[in-house]
Amino acid sequence: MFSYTTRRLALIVFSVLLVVLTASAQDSSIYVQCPATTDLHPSGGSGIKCGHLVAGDGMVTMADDAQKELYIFSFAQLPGGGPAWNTALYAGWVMEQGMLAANAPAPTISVDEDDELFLTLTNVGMAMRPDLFDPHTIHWHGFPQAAAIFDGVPDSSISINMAASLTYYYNAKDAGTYMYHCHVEAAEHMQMGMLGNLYVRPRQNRCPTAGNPCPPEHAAGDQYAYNDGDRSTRYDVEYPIQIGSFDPNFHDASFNVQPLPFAGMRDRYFLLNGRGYPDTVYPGVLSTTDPLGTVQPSQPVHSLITASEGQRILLRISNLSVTEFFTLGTNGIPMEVVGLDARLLRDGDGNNLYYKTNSVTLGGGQSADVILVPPTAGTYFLYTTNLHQLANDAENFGGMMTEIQVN
Ligand SMILES: [Cu+2]
Repeated sequence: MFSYTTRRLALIVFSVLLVVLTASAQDSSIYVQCPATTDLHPSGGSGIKCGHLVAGDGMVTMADDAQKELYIFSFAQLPGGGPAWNTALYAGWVMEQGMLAANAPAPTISVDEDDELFLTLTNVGMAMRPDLFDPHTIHWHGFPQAAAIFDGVPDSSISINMAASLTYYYNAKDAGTYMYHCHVEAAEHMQMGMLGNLYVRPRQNRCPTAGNPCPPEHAAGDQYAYNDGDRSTRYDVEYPIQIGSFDPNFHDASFNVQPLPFAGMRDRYFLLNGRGYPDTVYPGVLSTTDPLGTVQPSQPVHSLITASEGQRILLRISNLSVTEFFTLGTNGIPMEVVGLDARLLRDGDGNNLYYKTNSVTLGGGQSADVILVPPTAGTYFLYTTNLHQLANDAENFGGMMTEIQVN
């Protein structure tokens, strides 16, 4: 096992090497693409979006009384500011910001249909595992890619090595609820936490007026899950809900440089957006002190669902677990499923195939768009009906549950 001091030394050597390598070039080793105009958007504007994620490691806090900390791999959003990307100082700044900053879930990506997104990924390395030199990728699961190279599947695409970057290009063509993850050594990197919420909002949201081609009775500002033409997927508030779980033995083995127990993978922390109940209803950002002593935002996405009476709530539920099917149910509010796997539920003749249920079951890689219309004000629960998953490891009462508060 490496001591913290050894790891810290390795980290410093790695950072110095990076800065030396960077300084010897004319500009940064990290290349960011963010064009002002494109063929599809010749006059620029808000249809061109840019972002920069880092991939590396970090720590998260579980919801049991012991506040068990788990080692994770994941992505983080680079903050704004910092030096210009094409200057010698940029790579060092990215490393400084990105090291041990991994979030569970990975930063939520939401774009509008017809957007072009230029998303740079920089691999900042795993600070607590300097013996690893794993590459990472971004794989938008279930999404039609502009080209195979942007798909992030290592066999048919390229992967990003430590201290290197790639700008992925996405043309957001189909509205829906997707998800993204790293596809390198997927069972390991996904168990370790490289999982994010991703959705594309439909063109219909931008309808200026009611009537053809917009839905009848559309009002400016109305929001929909899909281009439905009939307002049936309209919602007032939306929440991405990533269902998932962690196996603490696997994460501890990774942290302690032990053989990884793939065959014995058994998840014991059951999570919504990276947190177990009651942390799911804490509306703030959850932070964890990293092993080098810095307090880092670790689980920024809460799952407290709030709405006013009469409002329609859209849940964008996705499962990226490598071990489990999960069932999520509500008490007292019918769940209307309007979309599955990023597709509106509609037959070839245009009939809506929506259905009302009190639970949805999703396997890894599946998503569901669910609309809730709470009948009256009050507090309801969204929870797994696999009752053994209502636990934070050995502690009963917790796990995969959150509250729906209707005022
Ligand atoms: Cu990875």
